[in-house]
Amino acid sequence: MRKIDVCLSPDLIELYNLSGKVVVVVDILRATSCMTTGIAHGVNSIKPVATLAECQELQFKGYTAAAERNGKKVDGFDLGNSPFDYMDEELRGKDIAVTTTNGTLAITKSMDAEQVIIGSFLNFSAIINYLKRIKHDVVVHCAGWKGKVNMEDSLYAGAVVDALNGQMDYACDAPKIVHSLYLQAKGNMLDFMQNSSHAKRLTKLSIQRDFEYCLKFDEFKNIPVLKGDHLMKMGISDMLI
Ligand code: 3SL
Repeated sequence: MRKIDVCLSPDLIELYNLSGKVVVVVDILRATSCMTTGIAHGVNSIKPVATLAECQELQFKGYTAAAERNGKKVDGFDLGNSPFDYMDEELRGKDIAVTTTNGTLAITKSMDAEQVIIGSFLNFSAIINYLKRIKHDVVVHCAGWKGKVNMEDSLYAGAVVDALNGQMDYACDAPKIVHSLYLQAKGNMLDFMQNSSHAKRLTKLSIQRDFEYCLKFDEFKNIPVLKGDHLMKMGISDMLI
């Protein structure tokens, strides 16, 4: 039987062998929710980079550049990290370079995988349907917050484990832990999330509408997939089926 594993923080990813595996990177609040939204709204590609300097360099080369640190847009960049920024019609067909505190770091640290895909609640069923069809082992890589574990990404990982229950063996205890957490939270996800440290951080920044948006299920059917070092909309030829 195939295996599913969960990495709760990018600081732990070195402990995982990603070779031959499909990695689902998740940063519910808000990086991977932004990426899913942007690609669904016609952005051509998104290049995740770890540092502000790399992102600025790409801005000089003609990319639209998005940068966030500590929840705030960084001065001098075109976009911040709100999913609503990524709905702008003007971005259709554009190439975006993006750096965020945790999400883009998790992506850049997943590059050894057979395939890296971008998960969020917004494309939850699309991700699950894809994972059910492929033959590969799966790792859900949670972006967390500055190396620490967070609630929203762990709950997402638990929801994925739950949806694939019975079809995959657990590679270690992490999938069991997030599954139990998810089963506990299932009936009142909003309360669980609202009490999370990052939700509180975002509330202080008055971005409650981003929070509510990122918790919506199945708004989109697309899956952003890493092709080389750019995220693009997954096409049939990208599917490992
Ligand atoms: O850390 C990240 O990647 C961001 O998603 C954090 S924030 O939601 O923009 O604060």
